[in-house]
Amino acid sequence: MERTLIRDLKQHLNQEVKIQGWVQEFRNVSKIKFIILRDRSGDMQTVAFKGETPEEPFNLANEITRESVVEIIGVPVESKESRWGIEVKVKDLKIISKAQTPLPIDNSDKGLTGIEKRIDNRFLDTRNAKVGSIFKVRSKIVKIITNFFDDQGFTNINSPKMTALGVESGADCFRVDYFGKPMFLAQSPQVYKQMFVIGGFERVYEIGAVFRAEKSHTTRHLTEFTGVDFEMGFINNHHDVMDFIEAMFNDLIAKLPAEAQKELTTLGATLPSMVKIPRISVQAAKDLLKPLGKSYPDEDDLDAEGERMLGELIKEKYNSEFVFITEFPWAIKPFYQTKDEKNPKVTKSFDLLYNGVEICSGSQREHRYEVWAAQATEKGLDPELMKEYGDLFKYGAPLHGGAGFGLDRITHRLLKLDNIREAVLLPRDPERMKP
Ligand code: AMO
Repeated sequence: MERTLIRDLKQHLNQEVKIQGWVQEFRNVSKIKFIILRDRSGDMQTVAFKGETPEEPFNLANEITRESVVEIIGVPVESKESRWGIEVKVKDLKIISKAQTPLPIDNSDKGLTGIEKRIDNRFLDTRNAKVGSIFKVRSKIVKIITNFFDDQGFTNINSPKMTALGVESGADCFRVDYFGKPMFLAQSPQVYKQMFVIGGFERVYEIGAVFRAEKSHTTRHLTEFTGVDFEMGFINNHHDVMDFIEAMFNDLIAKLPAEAQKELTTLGATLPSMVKIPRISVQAAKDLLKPLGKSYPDEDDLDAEGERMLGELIKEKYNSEFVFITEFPWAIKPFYQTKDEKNPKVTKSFDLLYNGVEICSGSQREHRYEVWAAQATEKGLDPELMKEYGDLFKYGAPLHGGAGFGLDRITHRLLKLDNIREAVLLPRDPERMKP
């Protein structure tokens, strides 16, 4: 007999079916036994009656433990008492894999176990409907974004994650011993995405691992995260990149409810409504924050508290949960960004804040070799040591720009989770190396 998924049981009323899954709950009373079974599509009450269910499976039900994998042959029938409106009358029961007791974590909706222990036992944790829903939503976010890139003429690339170049200022690299030679874990695909715009694809994107050797202990930093990086050629300036991001987010928010309706309901998540994302310069943002007692030197970035306060101000002023902050000081941005010709103290750059947390940053890139080399030198880098990068600009490079998102941060913010670790199956931070 073929396996029937729990969500399809209503189509098989009064017919014998085979269902398989994990035991979510069970109740053994002397004459009646209830097992709530869960598979990837949902959960369902099954019931065995003394005298009606054959003796062997009826007695076997006494041996069941929570989270065991079992197979049930039974008949779905209508039931007023069941919260599903139906229940499955058990005819036969097989224990495929018996779970040991006690379970190392509480994965019921009571949520009695803290996040660290849950991550230690993530494979049990993700069986909880709420936890599982986070990752199903995340998976749909990837699907929608991927389709959007594809529709807009982007080519998906996979760039090396072991590299000899680290170009992101302010983010340290992990060293790898590569047969006795030093290499780094990629701190972004920056060079490679530019390489293949210039390599003729014009538009590329990559969704992949990014590594940062930052000893940050916050609810939004990890040492390994999933970057959604893209790069586009033949732009006029960084505003074209922001226009693209705005369209991409509108598309995501429009399509996600239909793609993940059940999961969003399980999580009680409400998505933002969004049309136009306001754009304000860092200087203007600092001016807005000043009356609130936050002041910054000209060449400083906003701190986390300033970003949060700005998020609230923007919501009040523009009724938007998103804001682009633009024109960052050259002093705090990577050397590869294009300086503003009118004010070379700032670059053609932006960050996207979502409810007061940075989820994306991007810019126009310097595509003129001499200017690129001069900017590297100005930042104390030796262009000769980055020959593979510099060569890109010697043989025909269009004006180009792009941005990088943290997929974990998008999920974290969109679902309003307490901690970025809730949005990552197996997070890595300065303390966590397992599982
Ligand atoms: P940046 O360093 O700002 O830019 O990173 C881009 C985005 O990645 C996410 N992010 C992180 N997420 C979790 N943990 C971290 N430690 C972490 N660090 C960054 C954030 C951030 O906005 N090459 C540029 C992008 C570009 O210009 O195209 C870059 O890497 O969401």
